[in-house]
Amino acid sequence: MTVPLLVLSALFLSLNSRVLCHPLDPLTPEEINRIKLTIQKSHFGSFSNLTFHFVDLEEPDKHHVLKWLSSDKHNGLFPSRQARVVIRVNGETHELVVDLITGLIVSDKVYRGHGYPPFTFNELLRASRFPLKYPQFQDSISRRGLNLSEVTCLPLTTGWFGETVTRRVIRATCFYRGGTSNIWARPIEGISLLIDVEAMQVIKYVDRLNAPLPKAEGTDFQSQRPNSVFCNENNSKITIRKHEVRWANWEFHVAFDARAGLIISTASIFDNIKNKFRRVLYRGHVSETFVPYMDPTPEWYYRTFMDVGEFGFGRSANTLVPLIDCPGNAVYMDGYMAGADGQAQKVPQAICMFESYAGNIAWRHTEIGVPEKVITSGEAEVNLVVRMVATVGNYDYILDWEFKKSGSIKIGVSLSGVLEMKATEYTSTDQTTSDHIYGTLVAENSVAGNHDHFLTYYLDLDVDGTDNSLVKAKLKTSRTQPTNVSPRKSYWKVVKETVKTEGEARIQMGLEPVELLITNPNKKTKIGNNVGYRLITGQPAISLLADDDYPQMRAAYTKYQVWVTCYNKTERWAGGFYADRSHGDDGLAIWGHRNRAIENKDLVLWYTVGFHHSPQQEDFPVMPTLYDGFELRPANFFEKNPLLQH
Ligand SMILES: *[C@@H]1O[C@H](CO)[C@@H](O)[C@H](O)[C@H]1NC(C)=O
Ligand SMILES: *[C@@H]1O[C@H](CO)[C@@H](O)[C@H](O)[C@H]1NC(C)=O
Ligand SMILES: *[C@@H]1O[C@H](CO)[C@@H](O)[C@H](O)[C@H]1NC(C)=O
Ligand SMILES: *[C@@H]1O[C@H](CO)[C@@H](O)[C@H](O)[C@H]1NC(C)=O
Ligand SMILES: [Cu+2]
Repeated sequence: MTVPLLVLSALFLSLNSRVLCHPLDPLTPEEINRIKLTIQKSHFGSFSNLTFHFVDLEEPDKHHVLKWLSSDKHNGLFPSRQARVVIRVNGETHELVVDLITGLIVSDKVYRGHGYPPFTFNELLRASRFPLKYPQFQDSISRRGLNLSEVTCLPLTTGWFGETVTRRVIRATCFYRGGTSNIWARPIEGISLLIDVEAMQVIKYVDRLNAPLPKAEGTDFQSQRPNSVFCNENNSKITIRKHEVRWANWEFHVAFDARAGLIISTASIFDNIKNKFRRVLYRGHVSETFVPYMDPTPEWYYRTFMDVGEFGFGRSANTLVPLIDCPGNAVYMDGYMAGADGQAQKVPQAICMFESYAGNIAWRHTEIGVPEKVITSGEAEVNLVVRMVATVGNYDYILDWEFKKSGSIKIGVSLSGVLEMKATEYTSTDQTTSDHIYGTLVAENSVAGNHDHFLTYYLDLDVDGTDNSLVKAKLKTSRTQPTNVSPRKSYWKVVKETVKTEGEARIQMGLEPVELLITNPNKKTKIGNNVGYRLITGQPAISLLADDDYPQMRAAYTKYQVWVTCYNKTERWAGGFYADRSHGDDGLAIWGHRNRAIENKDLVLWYTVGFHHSPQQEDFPVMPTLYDGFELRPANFFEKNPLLQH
């Protein structure tokens, strides 16, 4: 398609007055609205079916960002500011780059590959209301003796199973409220509607079976008032300038966008001995999630969600509630994103930051070896937590980045919310086997299905500089020949191997004792150790699906917990950018197979936090939080324990 690319908008002439703090600042609401106007004033504006699916900062080149940050940044404007925009118009997907300084659409490409951009909130809302007006569905409901006004339908993405894809569709699944707010507990089993979200048409309607409706009693979870165990003073020790945060020895940038949600950038830690900030993490965020259910039956097989790419974690972000989501000393940051019409929408209090004192000890020692004295010294651990919460349908993901004065960054995920449940005729486990029900009977007539959660993190580490290496420090048992000076027969030693290529950097944890380090081969401590950061992993969990199963082809990267690839700013979304109905021909598994050299290069570490979730009765009607995470911990980065550097 040839189009006049340059569309000048007079609105941009006033832009010289823009004040920018940091080149990675998220788009402001004013910028989002200007992008909308620019596109509406172009030839795209004549289409009634123009919808905005992705509007985000076009990431500037890293070396420009670093150069600007290291100069006297407060006296200059970053020279470029562009947005990447994906729209649907007239049945096509367009990828645009809008220059925010000149007000021009500088690039317009039609995307013709597999997969579709994320759904807009409007599409999901319309599709979920649509069944209620659909005569066949109305018949199915009245045949079951149910009241249509008590039915809620929810839109689920449908994945890809080898079929030719020509339309953007969702599957509506419906639930009966009838006295409960826990709609997920009362599925109306057997009805499935496949809906074209653009034409708003039912493509396929099936009413296959009629399991009893689980009862409403005992399903509610609305609780007590929040019990405040938190202190209520806010915290003046956190300094926030727009998106730049300073706390203790840390300095970093916090951003919000519709897709990734919370993004941490340019995190550096102050080194008292070197008397300067040293770089640790250039950018980090959740890149994709993969949540496959283990029920192959017709109403359930397609439930293989990739929430970040299909919906967006930022789009699913909640306004955080003080004293439930964040303690009383928290400070908050709002988030902005574009709606389906391109207009800026605000998510108030999308991110919170607070000092956390969990009663832990940062370090301690009692010395009794000094004559006539007992010396005890130590320090309480106080960390800074940056948090957001995404609710994607039934599930709630609590995403934490915890910065420690020791130099560690602990990244955690807590799962909560309501399980996806299936109605069944069974009222007791004695009547069935787990083979039949693909999950656990958690209440009478309710099966909570087995499933996984994989959250893959993008971690562009720049440990004390841009060029880094991946080092495997293997712990190997060594046998000795017992002699008359040592009766020992064995010990372990550390054997370090620098990983040369992307292919060797795909790692399944737990198979052998190994510590993974991202080192800077160009920097050594005074006594000669390579400067580095160590990845301390959580539970080893990789996908157990067959490699040739369709959902696994789309999320092939979940077969390894760790990947390391060369930095390439367009390679950010582990499941591919167009995740809805993707075929697995873009994404981390494809990039990693290029097998580029990764020694002393700008590297990106990808780590997957995985949960195999076989539900238990306590997960009903709402699930107590389940935690896993990982830590990036300095390894010969400092000359000594940085907690003693003051
Ligand atoms: C989009 O809207 C235009 C007019 O605004 C119409 O001509 C066209 O058929 C529509 N395309 C689709 C795929 O609905
Ligand atoms: C259906 O629900 C509505 C609203 O709750 C109520 O007014 C109506 O009486 C119900 N109808 C039946 C048949 O239960
Ligand atoms: C702390 O609280 C005071 C008074 O409520 C408020 O004015 C101030 O902005 C708060 N500080 C931060 C960092 O939120
Ligand atoms: C960067 O990534 C894109 C998308 O995967 C790819 O097309 C391009 O070749 C990559 N560039 C380099 C230098 O590897
Ligand atoms: Cu789960």
